[in-house]
Amino acid sequence: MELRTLYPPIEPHDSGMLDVGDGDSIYWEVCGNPDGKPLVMVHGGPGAGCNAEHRRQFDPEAYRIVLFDQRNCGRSLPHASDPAVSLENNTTWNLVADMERLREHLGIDRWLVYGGSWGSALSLAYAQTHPDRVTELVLRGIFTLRPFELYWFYQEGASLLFPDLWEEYIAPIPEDEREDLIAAFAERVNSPDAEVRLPAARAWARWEGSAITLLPNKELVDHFGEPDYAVAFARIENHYFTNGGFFEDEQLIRDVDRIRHIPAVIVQGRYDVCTPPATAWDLHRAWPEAEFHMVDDAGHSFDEPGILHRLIEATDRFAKDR
Ligand code: STX
Repeated sequence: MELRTLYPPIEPHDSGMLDVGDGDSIYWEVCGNPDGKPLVMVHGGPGAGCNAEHRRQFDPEAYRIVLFDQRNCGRSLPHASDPAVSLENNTTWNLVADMERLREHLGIDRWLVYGGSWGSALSLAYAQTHPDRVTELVLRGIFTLRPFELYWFYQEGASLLFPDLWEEYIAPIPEDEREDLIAAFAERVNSPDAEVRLPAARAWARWEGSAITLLPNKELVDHFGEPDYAVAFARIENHYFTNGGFFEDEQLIRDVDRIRHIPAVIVQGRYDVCTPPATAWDLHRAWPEAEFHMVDDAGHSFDEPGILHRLIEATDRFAKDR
């Protein structure tokens, strides 16, 4: 079978900064067909930002493609790479409100919501809050930030699959502070002292960068280790995980009833070490109406070949419904 691959590179035809209050502005851009079906892409991390590859997941003839960088990351300002920038107003529910503000700013009535990883969590939170604004959901690498999901990747579990990379992750944390690694990293990635902050942020981000693809990808790991990227990513992720994603227990699975009427596709890699398939399976069990694809030869990242194939197939199919 011929696998679907990325569309050709494109540039935005419109972009800007949107003031979302609290001193924050978020960067947004629109690509593709100005008269196409509206689609919003919700990026991961939290704290990862959007890039030019993300634009290429969608048919530019069919879609009016909206991408935005969530608060304090990517091209949004102020940027979390500066440890003096407070993350106090960076919460799931403020990001949901930011998406509503952006939708109204662009004059969009309803849109297809597309998100992977943390983007799947924020997409679910958005859809469960504003179900009338969502035409379809396409979700990949399901992440709901339940305590065991965080424990698995940042404390113990994934450590058993990648003992070599794990050593590098925990290196900045003294042995007597390793019972709670998320807490130990919180102190360091937020430190005003760059000699404390940088090694911790790089270790945190490189750990994630090395475990999200099925096979090692050095370029990706090095990208995650760039100082400004790593500090913003590590600070924002750590802030969300310290706060349980600002969710109640099992909230995103519990509230599936609010969205089960919305057409949806769920795509999950079998060997996704970052957001392991148990969560996608729980979502599938709670929401059997949503089309579910377990991709047997893929890890976490959107550009794993089998994952990308299913994602593009899904948005191409939904492009026909307007
Ligand atoms: N973080 C999961 C997540 O959303 C726990 C994520 N991890 N890496 C990414 O996203 C990118 C590849 C998008 C940077």
